[in-house]
Amino acid sequence: MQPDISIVIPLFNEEESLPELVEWIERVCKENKYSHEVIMIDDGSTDTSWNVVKELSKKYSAIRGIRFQRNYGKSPALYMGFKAAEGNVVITMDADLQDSPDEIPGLYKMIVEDGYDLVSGWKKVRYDNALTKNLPSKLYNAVNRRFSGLKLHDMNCGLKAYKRKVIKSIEVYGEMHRFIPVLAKHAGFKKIGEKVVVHRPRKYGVSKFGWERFINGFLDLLSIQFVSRFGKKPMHFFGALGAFTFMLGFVIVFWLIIQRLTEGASFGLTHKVGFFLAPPVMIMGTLFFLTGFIAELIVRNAADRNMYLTEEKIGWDQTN
Ligand SMILES: Nc1nc2c(ncn2[C@@H]2O[C@H](COP(=O)(O)OP(=O)(O)O)[C@@H](O)[C@H]2O)c(=O)[nH]1
Ligand SMILES: [Mg+2]
Repeated sequence: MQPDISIVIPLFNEEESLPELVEWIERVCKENKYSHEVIMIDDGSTDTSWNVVKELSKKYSAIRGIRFQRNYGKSPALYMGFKAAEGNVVITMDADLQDSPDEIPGLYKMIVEDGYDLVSGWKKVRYDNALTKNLPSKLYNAVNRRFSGLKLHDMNCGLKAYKRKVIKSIEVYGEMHRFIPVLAKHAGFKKIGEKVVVHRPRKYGVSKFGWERFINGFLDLLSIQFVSRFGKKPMHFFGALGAFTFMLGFVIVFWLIIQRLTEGASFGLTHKVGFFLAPPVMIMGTLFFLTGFIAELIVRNAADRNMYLTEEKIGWDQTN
């Protein structure tokens, strides 16, 4: 039977937090009479986390575990968790007890009753280092809002809830876990909201993400935007860029010829900047153009080139 909720928890070296976290989740689900599963993805922890997961699964039948052979990162862990999740609503949560399981009912209701596709947590009051985390995170979210057009305050919050269909139709890879709402938006899901959630200080262990997240995050955001806009029609980008660059080179050449003709031999053609500039610029234009062609050929052969998500179908049996 399909559970009401799948709780997906990516974890890396969180042995101390896990028992408390699982007990808390079990308590909340029992009180609210949710049928549920807890999917814990141990991403190659080097402490005893996996043993703790195995012990917990003996005690609670809802626990399911996946252990990676090595550390791949949070996005691959979520990817595997999403693939395995069977629940009607899927909730992701950090393993370090900074997210409170008491938020589960509220998030669940927003999906089931208010019809949200995705609800992102917002750690309005945050218990992390102000200088290395909270401040950069605010700046970062402001940039994100401008780029993505999504009005979320805390895009990278680990606590989020999804309609089943959302997680089954997006692909979280690389370090894209920071932008799942953007991925969902590009996949065509419109009702994306946020909910203020309680954030707690880290009780055990240490944070695994430092400042480098901001650089990688920005590059990832650029590639998400690029892929969603031109991923299926690369020639529109490279073709335009190539044609423009080539034309620029051509105009320079044309201008040089005119000057040479009007001013005669005294013009000193080989001493002009344009003489050296035009050939590389024209070559660059040609290369952009060719890149576009090659990219088109690759896209044509990509396995998912005709994968389009349909929002609704009528006249067929309900399959999803
Ligand atoms: N799967 C996986 N999870 C990770 C990794 N690094 C951190 N996490 C988990 O992601 C969550 C958030 O990490 P944390 O270090 O607390 O980040 P912070 O709260 O932003 O300081 C925790 O549940 C971690 O166990 C990783 O490499 N792989
Ligand atoms: Mg944390």
